[in-house]
Amino acid sequence: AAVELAPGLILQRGYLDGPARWRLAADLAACLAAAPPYRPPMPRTGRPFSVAMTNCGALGWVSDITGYRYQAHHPETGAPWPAIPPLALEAWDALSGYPAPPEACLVNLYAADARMGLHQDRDEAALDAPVLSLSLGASAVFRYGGLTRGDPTRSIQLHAGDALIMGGPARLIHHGIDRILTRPPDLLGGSEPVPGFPTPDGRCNLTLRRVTQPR
Ligand code: MD3
Ligand code: FE
Repeated sequence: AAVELAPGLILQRGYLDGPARWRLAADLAACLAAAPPYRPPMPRTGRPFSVAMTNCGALGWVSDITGYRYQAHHPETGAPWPAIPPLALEAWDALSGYPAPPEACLVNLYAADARMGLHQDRDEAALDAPVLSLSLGASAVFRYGGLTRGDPTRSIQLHAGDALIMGGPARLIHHGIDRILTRPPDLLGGSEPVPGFPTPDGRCNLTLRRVTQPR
């Protein structure tokens, strides 16, 4: 069932069932072999993100000391990004309501101690398109606020199989990942390991995005 957490911010709890998660994880393992995860340097400081990243699709989101951008090649290997897994494309078709396919699928890999600070996603020209997030592996505490940094925030847990759609008035809200919930005996949250992933008890999040305006 779909829950609207805020205008334009829609959570589909358990959208991917177990078999779908395993199929997606297997396809992602092949993506990671073709496009190894790396920790991008942050603009200005060059300090690496705690989250490891890679991409699939025609364009990938990258960061370096000069800034953020989308580009067609892996910054470390120079290879083109692998194709977006079919199951992720199916989820986009079912959930985005957008009349063109996604161009980018950013793959974020969180070890137990990785975090993502509160930020906005605004490196895409197609801000009319939603961003679709799919979660695998360990659960996480997701925080979201408003259009202005300093607006009040709320937190929810994201679990394996959850789909989150950020569109319309939610497209530019501030959001981040406060913490990864490790497996039991941590009573705060459950998780399931992602087979074949670099961090066996980590979390993986895919964000599907339209970058350029379709013509
Ligand atoms: C709300 N990723 O890749 S997914 C990101 O779990 C990012 O890895 C987080 O923030 C993660 O940029 C959060 C949920 C999410 C993704 C994109 C959004 C929420 C969003 C874009 C606009 C508003
Ligand atoms: Fe984001």
